[in-house]
Amino acid sequence: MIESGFIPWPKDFARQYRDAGYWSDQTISEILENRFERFASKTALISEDGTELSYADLNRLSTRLAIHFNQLGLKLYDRVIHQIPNSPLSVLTFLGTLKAGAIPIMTLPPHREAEIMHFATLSGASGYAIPGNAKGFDFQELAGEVQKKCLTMGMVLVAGDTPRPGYHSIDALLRDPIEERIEAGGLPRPNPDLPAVLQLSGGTTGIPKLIPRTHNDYAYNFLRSAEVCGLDESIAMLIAIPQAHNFAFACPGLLGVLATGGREVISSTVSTEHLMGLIQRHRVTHFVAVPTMILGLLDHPDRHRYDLTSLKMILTGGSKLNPEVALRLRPELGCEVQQVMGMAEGPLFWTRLGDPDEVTLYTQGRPQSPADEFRIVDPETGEDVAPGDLGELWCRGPHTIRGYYRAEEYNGRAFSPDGFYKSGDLVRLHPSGNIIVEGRNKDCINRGGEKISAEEIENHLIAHPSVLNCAVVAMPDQLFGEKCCAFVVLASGASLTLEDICDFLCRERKIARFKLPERLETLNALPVTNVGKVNKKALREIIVEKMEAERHL
Ligand code: OOB
Repeated sequence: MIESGFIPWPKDFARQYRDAGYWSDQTISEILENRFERFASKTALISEDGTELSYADLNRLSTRLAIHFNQLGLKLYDRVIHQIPNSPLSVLTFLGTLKAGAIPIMTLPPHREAEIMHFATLSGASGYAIPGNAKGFDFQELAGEVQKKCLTMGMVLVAGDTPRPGYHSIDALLRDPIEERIEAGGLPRPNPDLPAVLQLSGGTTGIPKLIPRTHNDYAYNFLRSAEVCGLDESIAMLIAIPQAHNFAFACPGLLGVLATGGREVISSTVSTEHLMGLIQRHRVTHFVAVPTMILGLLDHPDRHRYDLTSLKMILTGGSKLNPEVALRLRPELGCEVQQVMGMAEGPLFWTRLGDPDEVTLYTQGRPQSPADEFRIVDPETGEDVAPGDLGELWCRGPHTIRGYYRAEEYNGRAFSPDGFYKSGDLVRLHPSGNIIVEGRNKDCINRGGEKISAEEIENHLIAHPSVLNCAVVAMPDQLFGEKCCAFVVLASGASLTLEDICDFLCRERKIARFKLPERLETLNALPVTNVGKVNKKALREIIVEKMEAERHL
């Protein structure tokens, strides 16, 4: 039952959002279907090899997949883990899943057994869409492991033409025009008040959480984002961050582009050279980028060999854009920037087109919806801080969830009794009414927009026989903003290298590579606060000092 463990908005709020027209009671597929027909002959998607799919193609092929999925046994509200890297096939598989009335779980290609097994068992997933073989990793073998431990897992969909026995090739399904034999009209229609997709939390506690986004909330999320970003039929948006991530999928992302008749240029790599080639070749107007990618572009030695004059706007978020970098965009690239402070849990703050520079370059935006409410509070007392003072950002609104999926106990801590999501971000209010992100009081590392839960890594590390105690903190990094540093107290007589722990985390604990510590420090004991908790602030200071000293050497 999808409803068990899902927390809906209270009835009075739901009524208010509906009355104001924010919630339309259409499913995401219904909204898209309308656009697929309206823009039928236009190009919707351009792949890296230059293949173009029109809106009519997307419609026909996603319907075809939906009917196949349905025939393979996928039912209304079934959960399907998605892990195919950015490609037209990944887009079609998402759209096909939604059209089949099922719920995609938006995992990332680097996730490995530890993460996938957790999502599969927590959600009771019955489908898994994977690449056949990517970067030397055998996803079909992983699917086999998942099937052994997660008994609900029946349908495995594989990109490419070499599925193992019992698994299904998505390419083969796409070649078989099943819609000529079976009517699409028979596909089930989900309730727009129930989850449409399960997003992943950035990770602040040990175990990653699932985020239920309903059709009503998520549709408003991407339609309003598209409006705030001024999208229309003329735009070409380049997306290289993983398509499943909320930013790339629905802020405004793929769904926002499709809702407004533009085209998406999709890239599976973030190599700057490759991205510059795509911008030039497809006259890209909008580039969705985490700040690391912007730096890559600005500092690339061969930038002047490419014609990037089509680029009008960079949409950036995920981690903080340094104003020094923001200031270079107009003179060096001739384009504008729109900042977004977003979260998979729903809140979205945007700077607006036409805002003065002091707002666009130095703040992370204001709420995207007139119905969004936010508070900046003292996390200790839960009281609002004085305007301009630093506090934790709390949010509530028509596209901000009221609870994580199947996480009753944690929800009591992550949400206020009156339904505000406690973001864990430390912000202050700018006189313009926008927020400025200054830091956070949640225990995670933001590696160029990729979030790593410190506690999750510590729980794995402590299982190493040579590790007596450990703590993971962020260390500063020029390009990524932050990277993961592990402090370890060794068991007596033991020795350990960074390579050892990375090997252990990958091979034994089977976690995603982007979460690996990039530096190891050993201590005789971890510093503690006066209440006896590990003093992470002191650890961050130790590593910063050490790095400073090394720089001077
Ligand atoms: C986006 O979503 P998540 O869920 O991967 O990460 C959310 C966290 C925020 O709580 C904040 O700590 C950080 O990422 N963050 C920013 C930021 N945007 C996100 N920190 C500083 N400046 C920003 N502009 O990252 C996300 C979701 C939708 C759109 C854009 C980003």
